[in-house]
Amino acid sequence: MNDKQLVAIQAAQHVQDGMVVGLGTGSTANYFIEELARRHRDEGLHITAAASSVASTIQAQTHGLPLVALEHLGRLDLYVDGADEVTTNLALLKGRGYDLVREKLLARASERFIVLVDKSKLVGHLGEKFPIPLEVIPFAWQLVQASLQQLGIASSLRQNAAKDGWAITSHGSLVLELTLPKTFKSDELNRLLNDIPGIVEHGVFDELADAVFVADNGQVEEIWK
Ligand code: ABF
Repeated sequence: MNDKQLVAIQAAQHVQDGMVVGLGTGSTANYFIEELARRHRDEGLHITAAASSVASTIQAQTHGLPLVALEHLGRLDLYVDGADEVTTNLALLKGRGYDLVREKLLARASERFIVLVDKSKLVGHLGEKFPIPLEVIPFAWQLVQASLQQLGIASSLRQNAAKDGWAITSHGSLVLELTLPKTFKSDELNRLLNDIPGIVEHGVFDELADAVFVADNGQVEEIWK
């Protein structure tokens, strides 16, 4: 069993009968969905699940986990997802894939949010290893870029996977990627990005995670807030 699978199986133990559970996106979250589907099938675990992306919808359907659409939910009991970076105060950088809008909605609406990572994702500050992604309304991307520039922050549009055009999210947004000129505290960065009109959502998840499960060579450390 690899580390991603290990941490995902441990998180799935936190799911109880009758819960409303948000399903994350990415290779680690995929193992969580798989394990949840196994418990649903083999143990008769009854849950209501909601997906955070087209990819996690397909993963759940492939493994036979029934889903409800986001618009039918007012709250969730538990949301489990991966992340790209995690700081010591449990701030997250997410969104190297797509659909960070849905991811943030689920994180905010959930009673408890558990994040699954391996040790390589632990950082001193957000933006240390990856650019910060912003989903922007297509007609506003240049205005958003100009607002960022005034703050001394350079940004560029993310390319699509084939590198022959711009990346477009499932909501039809463009993605700007930011390179930070200095180290920002996560709450400062969160506030700054929340204040710029034209940004649909951004990849800074501040004060949202309740726990981070860190896998390291066959061991899992649970860090609870
Ligand atoms: C998504 O998947 C993103 O927000 C995050 O970028 C990524 C983590 O994926 P993985 O577990 O494959 O590293 O949830």
